Amino acid sequence: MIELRAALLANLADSHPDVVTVLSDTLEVIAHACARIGEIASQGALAQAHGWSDTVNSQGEAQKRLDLLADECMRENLAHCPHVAGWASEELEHVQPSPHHAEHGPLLVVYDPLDGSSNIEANISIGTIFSILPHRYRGARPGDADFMQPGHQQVAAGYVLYGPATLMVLTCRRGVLVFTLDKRSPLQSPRWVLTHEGVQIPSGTREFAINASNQRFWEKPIQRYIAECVAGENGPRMKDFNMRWVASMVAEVHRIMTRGGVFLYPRDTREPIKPGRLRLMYEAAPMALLVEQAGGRAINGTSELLDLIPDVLHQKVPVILGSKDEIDRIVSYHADPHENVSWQLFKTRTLFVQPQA
Ligand code: FBP
Repeated sequence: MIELRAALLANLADSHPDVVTVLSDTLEVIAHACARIGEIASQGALAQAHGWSDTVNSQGEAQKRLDLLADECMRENLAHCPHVAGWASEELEHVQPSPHHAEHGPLLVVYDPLDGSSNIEANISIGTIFSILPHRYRGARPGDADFMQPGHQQVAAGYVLYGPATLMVLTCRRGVLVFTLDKRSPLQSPRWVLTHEGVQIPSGTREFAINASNQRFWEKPIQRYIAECVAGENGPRMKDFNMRWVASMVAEVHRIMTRGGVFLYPRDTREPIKPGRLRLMYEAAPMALLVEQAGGRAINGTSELLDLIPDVLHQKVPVILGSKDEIDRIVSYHADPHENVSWQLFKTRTLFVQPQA
């Protein structure tokens, strides 16, 4: 059985030894925090009784509190990592420089401590999403602007799924590795065992995931794509499709990692100033890197998600990702002049960030 450290050393074997140490130490810290978050989440309502939470009621306040506990847990762990100069969390308004290592850490960490948290009360799978970026101005305390890097700059990304099993799926840009938490191991030294490597998303699929209640707000290319899937055997696709919607992005992406599929939270017209529901840095970019590393594709409709440069820390974007053939098709529908898509809301180049070669 190969454990996290050994698997990372093997996966990063072609890198400079310093890079290997820095990255594996940091990923171990994140993995440690996530084992703890999983433990807290698995306590459910008992988290209160066990002293994890100080407020709870039947209206779900304990669940909201769980978000904050998860965030606290991640922050406490990152603060001890000498390689991390600072972090940005979906739960925090601004980035936080590390109290001890802001001036010398070479890395920045971005995370959503508990994604899909509206599902907690229903006891449906939730997850943590993380992304690791280089600190380009090492030596200076990081501020918000240092985190505004396009997704293709990520050195690693991953998610932890708190389901029947606790899984960590990560990439250091050398394919996708899956680890399973051995729940018999002590929380102080959690044991993550490599259970799958070289994950590949099948390029074709008959499964899609979208919140269909928003249909009236979608744009024409998405209306067309979904209508064609729903038309099934008798429609232009000449095959039946299945639909899933867990409303928990980590669970949704993990299903796609295991058997293919398409996840869509497309641009819609509900709130014109918010062109999407999901956040670029905390959700879209890390998932896009994982999906691309597994042979899939991730777009906002017209551009690759990994090319988008955030304007603000909590920027929201449309997200469409999964099996490559389907995403290619959706891109072609957006490019079709009959579909009337003229928006180009997102920057993909700046003076400061080199576009990917
Ligand atoms: P949060 O950022 O509030 O956790 O929301 C993210 C998310 O729960 C995703 O995990 C999921 O895909 C989506 O929102 C569900 O949205 P909807 O409520 O429209 O079904």
